Formats: sequence, structure tokens, C-alpha cells
Amino acid sequence: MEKQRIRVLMVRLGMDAHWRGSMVVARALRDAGMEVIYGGNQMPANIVRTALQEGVDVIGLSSLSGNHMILAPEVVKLLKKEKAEDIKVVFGGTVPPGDVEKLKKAGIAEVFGPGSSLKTIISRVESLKTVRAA
Ligand code: B12
Repeated sequence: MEKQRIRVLMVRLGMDAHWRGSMVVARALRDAGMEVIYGGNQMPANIVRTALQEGVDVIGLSSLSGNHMILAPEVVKLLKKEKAEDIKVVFGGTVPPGDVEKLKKAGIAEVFGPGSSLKTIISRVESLKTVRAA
């Protein structure tokens, strides 16, 4: 039976202008066999709407501009509201060390700072094993 490919929505959180990291990671996940939808810049409500429309397994949030503590937990909250908690959320970008645990407590599955290896990111995303029933 054909293995179901993990679908990932990659977005830049809010108005974050740092596109390079999200592009690098999106390409790496794609090259690792995942289906990646690149959503550009989006606010939490749009992110959740796109994720539901596209039936993704994982949402990848990217931000280096310091908006993570407000906007990232909002994405998790809205997923819960839509009863779509099975969609896992991972975050990457610049995060002060003290915020990593706070983000995890708020329901972000994984947090990747600058310099994270692409190999590690791929294996962590794969290990979320969130492929949803068709
Ligand atoms: C280039 C750059 C810019 C460019 C961005 C263009 C581009 N190339 O994307 C421009 C000039 C636009 C820019 C603007 C700004 N920048 Co700037 N920028 C940088 C810089 C020098 C490099 C970023 C980069 O491209 N890194 C290379 C990529 C490959 O790495 P990365 O993005 O970190 O991605 C890795 C991980 O973070 C992770 N990752 C990232 N996203 C995701 C997503 C997922 C799902 C996953 C799993 C992993 C993941 O995986 C990647 C691989 O390891 C950094 C300093 C630095 N060395 O990080 C500052 C930096 C990020 N910028 C900073 C600032 C302050 C700004 C501005 C606010 C400046 C200003 N006053 O206008 C604006 C932001 C405006 C906005 N609306 O966002 C600060 C952020 C401080 C903070 N948050 O604490 C930094 C850290 C510089 C500093 N030391 O002060 N910037």
C-alpha cells in the first residue's frame, strides 16, 4: 500500500519579513517526501482556515520578529475551537530561551531556533506521525 505523504502548511507568522528560513525548511521537507503548501504571511485565523481547507497534518510557523508569544498560541487555540487538535503545530525562528517552554506549554509541538539542522527538523516532523485519516 502506498505510504501517505505528510502534508505541511508552512507560513510566516503575521507580518514577519524573514522569508529565508521558512523557504529553506519548506524545501527540505519537500525533498524529504512531504507535501508542502507555502502560505506566505498569514494571521492565525487565516492560518487555521487554510490548514483545514488543505487538510494538512502539520502547520509550520516561522517568525524571527518577536511576535511568537502572541500569535503562535493563538493558532493552537483556534485549532482547538475547530476541534482540529490532531493538526500539530511546529515553530521555527528566533525565540528567547525562556519562551521555548512557554510555547510548548501553549501546545506547540516543537520549537527550532536558528542553526537547527534540517535533518533534525525533518525527523521531528516525521515523528509527529500525524497523517490524518482521508
Ligand atoms: C536577513 C535578515 C533580515 C532580512 C530578512 C530577509 C530574509 N533573508 O529572509 C530583513 C532585512 C528583511 C530583516 C528585517 C528585520 N529584521 Co532581521 N535578520 C536577518 C538575519 C541577519 C538573518 C536571518 C536569516 O535569513 N537567517 C538564515 C535562515 C536560514 O535561518 P533562520 O531564519 O533562523 O531559519 C532557521 C531556524 O530558525 C529554523 N526555522 C525558521 N523558520 C522555521 C519554520 C519551521 C516550521 C521550522 C520547523 C524551522 C524554522 O530553521 C532554519 C534552519 O535552521 C537575522 C540575524 C540572524 N543571524 O539570524 C536578523 C534578525 C532575525 N532580524 C532582526 C530584526 C530585529 C529585524 C527587524 C525588526 C529590523 C527592523 N527594525 O526593521 C526587521 C523585521 C521586520 C519584520 N516585519 O519582520 C533580529 C530579531 C531579534 C529578535 N526577534 O529577537 C535579528 C535576530 C537580528 C538581531 N540580532 O537583532 N532581517
